[in-house]
Amino acid sequence: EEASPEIIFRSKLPDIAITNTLPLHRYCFERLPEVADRPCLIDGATGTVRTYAEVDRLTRRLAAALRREPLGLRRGAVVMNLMLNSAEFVLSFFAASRVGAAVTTANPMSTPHEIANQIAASGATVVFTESMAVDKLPASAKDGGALTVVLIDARRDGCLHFWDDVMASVPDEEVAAGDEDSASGDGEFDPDDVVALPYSSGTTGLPKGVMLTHRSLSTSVAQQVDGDNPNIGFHSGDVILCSLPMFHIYSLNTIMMCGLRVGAAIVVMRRFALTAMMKLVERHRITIAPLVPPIVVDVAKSGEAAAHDLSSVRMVLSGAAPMGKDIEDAFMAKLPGAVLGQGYGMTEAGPVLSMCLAFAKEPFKVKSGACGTVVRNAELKIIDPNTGKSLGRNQPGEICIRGQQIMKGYLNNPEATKNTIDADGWLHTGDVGFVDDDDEIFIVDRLKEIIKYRGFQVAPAELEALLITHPSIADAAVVGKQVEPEIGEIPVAFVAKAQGSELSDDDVKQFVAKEVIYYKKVREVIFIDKIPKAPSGKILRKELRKQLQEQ
Ligand code: AYL
Repeated sequence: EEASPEIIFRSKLPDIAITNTLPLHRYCFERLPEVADRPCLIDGATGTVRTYAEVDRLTRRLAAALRREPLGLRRGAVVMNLMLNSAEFVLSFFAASRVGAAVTTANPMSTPHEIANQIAASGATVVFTESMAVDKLPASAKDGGALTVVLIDARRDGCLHFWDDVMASVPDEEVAAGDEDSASGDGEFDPDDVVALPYSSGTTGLPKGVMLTHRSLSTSVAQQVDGDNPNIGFHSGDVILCSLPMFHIYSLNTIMMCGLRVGAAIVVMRRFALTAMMKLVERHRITIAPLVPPIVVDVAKSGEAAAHDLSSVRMVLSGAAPMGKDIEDAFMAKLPGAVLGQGYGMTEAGPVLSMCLAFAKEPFKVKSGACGTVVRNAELKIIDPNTGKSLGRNQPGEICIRGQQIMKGYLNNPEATKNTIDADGWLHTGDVGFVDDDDEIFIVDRLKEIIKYRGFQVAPAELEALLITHPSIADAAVVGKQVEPEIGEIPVAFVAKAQGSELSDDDVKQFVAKEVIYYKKVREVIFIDKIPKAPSGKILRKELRKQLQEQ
């Protein structure tokens, strides 16, 4: 029997020649000669400006320090960035790239347990962090253990200070010697080396290390901002707001890497805060504001927007979670001069699958509520989740993507990799959507387990594994519940108590809260006799979600 031909969707923009065999730091700083004296990183809190030449020079210095003792990093090493947004984050990221190391990123609000897990799983040997997180590092990090800790904002026994100990340790000659011709300094570099290692649970199970390579990330950046008519028309005159956390792939890729590639100024906010953000927009005449739906809602509802001059903003990007037409419309009433559109990404996909074409240098007309059109130099298809057959326009099914931007795989987990990227190279997203007559993508549902709290991933499997360690819990299942758009979804636990237990819902909530970061907290508990499961043992989440709706 002959297989029916696949129906493949492509960008409306033509493919371009993409150079994706350079080390990522070289790719992102390729326009350095033209933009050397332009502002690169602007510190939101202090107003300190660092130019492109300065940032480049600092990453060279840090790379030299990473190579020498006591850090002694080589190609293949793993570094952890455990901090909020800062210039130091950017420097350590590109310094690691220069030595051929990978950076695994984590939220500094994480619990000791979560941090220890990621350090162990990723094999990180150096942690760049700040005071708020340093006490949560595992004991092996203290005093001569297997981990070296670099603190960016304080001096402390057993830790190196970023500026005084690490940066200052390098003689000037060594910085200049640099590494023009190799990423690793020892002459070896492969574009398929891993450079970023964010953690994501993907379509099922626990968080896993997502191997993003020099090739995948430079392809993704090119798909967004390269070409005569780039999909996102960023340019060197732009001032880009960075209020989203760089430890998350959205900010790391679309703000940091794309912003540097075009030579724009990036205004770095340590963390998001609504009033401070509006003040920064006014002060620095910010032109580009990448946001997530909960922040879009915050702005739309805020009475303060009118008190600030936000007229410099020409483009507002939203991504990482669904945003309905009503929210888009309410927001646009506050910023009538800007173009608002969505990008759709998934960490594993490199991360951007589709981007709003109204952001293009020569913009297209788009519909509100859409999450863009598939990026150029990539293929997208929609499949029937039961048969795997590809579907035509306007028919919802699982979104799949293929191209050089997608991840190399999950670290040390070929099984999970095989379940996500099939033999033909298609990455299965676990998202349900369709492509309309104008090539615009609409996401309508999710097949996968993941819960999104303000755009942050919560993996039900992680909470379930924790819950069943409680002696009074016989079994448990966690599903997402849709709440107000400022949040999106909250994790709800269905709990089957052990016989004779008098466990209360507060007991359950507190038990979980001690072990997990704030956005993974169980916000509601529902006691149930038995968790519904398929004969295979798989939790029937659909049934539980239905129960939530009937509540
Ligand atoms: P992760 N609309 C609906 N759902 C979305 C959207 C969107 N626009 N974007 C992401 N999601 C959901 O790995 C979807 O379920 O990456 C997807 O599989 O934390 C999941 O979030 C992936 O979550 C950008 C724009 C990156 C977006 C991103 C997304 C990063 C989120 C770069 O420019």
